[in-house]
Amino acid sequence: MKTDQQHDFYEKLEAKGVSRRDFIKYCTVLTATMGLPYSCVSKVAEQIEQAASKPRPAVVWLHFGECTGCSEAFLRTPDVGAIILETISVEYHETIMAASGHQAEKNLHDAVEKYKGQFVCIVEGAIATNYNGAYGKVGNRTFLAIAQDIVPKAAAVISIGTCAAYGGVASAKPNPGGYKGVGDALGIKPINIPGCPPNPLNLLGVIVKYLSKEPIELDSIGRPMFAYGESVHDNCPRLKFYDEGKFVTEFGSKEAELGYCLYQLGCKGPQTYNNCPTAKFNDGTSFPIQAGHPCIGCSEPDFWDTMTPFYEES
Ligand code: FSX
Ligand code: SF4
Ligand code: F3S
Repeated sequence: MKTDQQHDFYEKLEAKGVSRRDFIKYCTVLTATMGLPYSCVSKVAEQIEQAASKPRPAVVWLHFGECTGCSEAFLRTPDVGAIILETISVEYHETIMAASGHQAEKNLHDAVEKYKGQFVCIVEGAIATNYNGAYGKVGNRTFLAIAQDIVPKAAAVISIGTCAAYGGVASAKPNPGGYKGVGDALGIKPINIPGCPPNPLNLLGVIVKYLSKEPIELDSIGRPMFAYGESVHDNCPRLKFYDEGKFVTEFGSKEAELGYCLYQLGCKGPQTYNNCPTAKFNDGTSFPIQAGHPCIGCSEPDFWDTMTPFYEES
């Protein structure tokens, strides 16, 4: 029997085009993504329902040097995006807010003052640090000045995407602007959710754990272990065709019809830690290697410098 709170929650999701069945499907995928057994699906569903019925934490989402693919990835995954938006209250997000110009600046200021010490700051994009941050500005303030002003006022900081986590594309050589990830630019230790773009399920997993006050175990470079504890290669569906980098199937052979390892086409799956083979993108449809493209190591620090050329074995 559904409680009134559950009823409200499902009504809100239905209004966004997400049925109860879709929601449970996502809880199943999320449970696996969080490294929990199947028996925990109802617990995860309950945690999200409860989180949505409590006052939702205010989120200030800042954009710096990036392509907005991280926001796109979560907004264009309607089911996961809708669930995330039911559990948090996004007070400021330049891509999805209606306001612009001075009104947008005022919204940011007001949200930070109102929720000081309580809001979650999600940062997307890298921060220019050379020449007092002159290589990147919003509203005539440098990314660096904005980050130094706002980030310390947050209760928790999440760096979404490889750019915010480690500098990403903006910090690729020769990097004249001195772009860095949020942690390095500000000397802090945020929760890093890398990937270019990252999987929105990994953000949802962090949010669920944060709201449930569960500890989030991080690796040495700030990534949640539940999502980045194993390499892409460890769980690759083509692993059976990998033999220390040699093709074990001939093109055109019976086995090759089933698939082949992409290592000799430059796959960086063995050096890349991410849960793409299990979490997948676009509502669980696929991920690069399943679609026939080698992994380019998009969730690793400095991947533009260390994983290129993308189409050569490393
Ligand atoms: Fe970076 Fe996100 Fe890559 Fe783009 O904004 S991680 S360039 S997908 O969008 O920051
Ligand atoms: Fe490993 Fe890439 Fe081959 Fe998959 S395709 S088995 S990740 S080298
Ligand atoms: Fe990125 Fe490799 Fe996954 S390119 S999306 S980490 S398969």
